[in-house]
Amino acid sequence: MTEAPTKKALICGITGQDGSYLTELLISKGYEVHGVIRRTSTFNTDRLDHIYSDPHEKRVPLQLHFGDLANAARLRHLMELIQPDEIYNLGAQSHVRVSFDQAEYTADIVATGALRLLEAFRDYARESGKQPRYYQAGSSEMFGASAPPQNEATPFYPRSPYAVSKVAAHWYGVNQREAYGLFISNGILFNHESPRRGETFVTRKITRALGRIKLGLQEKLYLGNLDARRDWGHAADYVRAMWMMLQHSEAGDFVVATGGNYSVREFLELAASYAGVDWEKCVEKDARYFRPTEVDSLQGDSSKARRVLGWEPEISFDELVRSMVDHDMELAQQELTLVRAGHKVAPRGGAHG
Ligand code: NAP
Ligand code: G4F
Repeated sequence: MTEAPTKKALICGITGQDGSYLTELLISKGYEVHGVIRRTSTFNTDRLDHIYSDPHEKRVPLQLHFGDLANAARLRHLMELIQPDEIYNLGAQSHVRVSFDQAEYTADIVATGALRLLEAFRDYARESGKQPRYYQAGSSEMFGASAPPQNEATPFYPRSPYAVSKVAAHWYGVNQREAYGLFISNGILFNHESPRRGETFVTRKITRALGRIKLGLQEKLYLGNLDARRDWGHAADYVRAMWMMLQHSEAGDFVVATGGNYSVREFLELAASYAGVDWEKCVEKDARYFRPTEVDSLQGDSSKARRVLGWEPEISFDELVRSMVDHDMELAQQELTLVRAGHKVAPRGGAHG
């Protein structure tokens, strides 16, 4: 019996939260995974370190290649070199608040970067004679000011440079699909979190701070708008939806969401009650965390993904919050051990977190 050839996936944005969960999923399904990483002066592969091993020592089906969404020639070269069956574009300057300060840069990476990768994909599909498939990481931020519940028919009304750029990336994908008959699917994913979430997004900022406050490593947590409402799911469930989109017989656009809708205050209350912290005594508002234009409420209607792909989220909001609090309590405990041994630990929270 001949074995089916191993599928190859190329992930741009592999070092991010979703990149790490997607890598685990694809490896568990027998894929050879290739990831694009940026050259940085410090290591940026923390989220992959438990999967990756030195190729000189052990064969793990994961290879990392330097590249950048700003560098079209390199993206083309990587596609020719790797000959992937599936391409996932998760790369982005993904912080909404930061996009107001770095609007042009955000547009270059999130919108034009997506176009660069798509153009490389188009040439690769034509020249290789293969029928590769492409996933674009779209966002519920694209709905912005459109009232919930939001689905594939809801008009986009972006409220930040990040969201405007994601709308452009979405339409570049739709246009190439229609113009050249390529398999390009856009996921429109609502907020998804995990213990691997970046520490300047509000959920992780909260759970990280609660752990440190509980153990006396930090006194205050400074936040912005507590009234904003989001539909929060778990990243592990959402990367499964990405993969399912590329296994489907037809390309399309899919909303991925739980259908829940909680305020930042409600997330904070629940997380603080698990952590055993009186949040009203330690949370303060800081104007720098408010956005010039806010997205007030997101709540996704993912009936299409459930019906067409058979996708369902498996991890509840309560389980998500609990897993993040537990993880960050453990991290705070490790920090406390270091502090007691005389080490200095860095304060958490970036300038725009
Ligand atoms: P993330 O943790 O911020 O990861 C972003 C990834 O993009 C990182 O690997 C980052 O590399 C990489 N990247 C940044 N600039 C790049 C560049 N110039 N060239 C190549 N790669 C670059 O984001 P995430 O939460 O995993 O989200 C994955 C994707 O889904 C993003 O496109 C995001 O906008 C989108 N999205 C996320 C959510 C959500 O709730 N998480 C919802 C909807 C859509 P470094 O590690 O080197 O910075
Ligand atoms: O956690 P956030 O920064 O996520 P946001 O803006 O919803 O964007 C995330 O989800 C999008 C999907 O809808 C992704 F496309 C995007 O890449 C990113 O992953 O903020 C959530 C809410 C906002 O309304 C914000 O104003 O929390 C509010 N908030 C209140 N205080 C805060 C803070 N947000 C942050 N980051 N930090 C604060 O101190």
